[in-house]
Amino acid sequence: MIAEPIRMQNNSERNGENGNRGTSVITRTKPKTKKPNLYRVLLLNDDYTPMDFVIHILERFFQKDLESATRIMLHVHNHGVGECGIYTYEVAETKVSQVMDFARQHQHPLQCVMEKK
Ligand code: TYC
Repeated sequence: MIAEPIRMQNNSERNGENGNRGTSVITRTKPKTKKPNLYRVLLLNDDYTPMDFVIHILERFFQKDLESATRIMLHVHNHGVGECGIYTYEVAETKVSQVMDFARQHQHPLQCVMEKK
């Protein structure tokens, strides 16, 4: 929590009893929490990327074990799209770049995208 000065005016200040031009500083005591915007990272199906390559992507960039990676890969294969994980904007953006770069290096047409939750 960062102490945040807030300008307030009170009676004694309005009456000119303070030597600080009618303002004083109080400190916020309630922690101000903000939920981050979250983004789903999705893999898209295609007819050419090998299944083993997609499983490897899910293990390497999304920390999935072999069983989860296989389940997600088969979901994408059967339904056209599937979720790899949910992240804040910058993390999601990095994951998408890592997957797209890795797929391109191996000349696979695999597509990875992010969408706001
Ligand atoms: N459909 C691909 C195949 O039959 C496998 C695949 C799965 C490709 C998931 C992309 O995101 C994907 N080899």
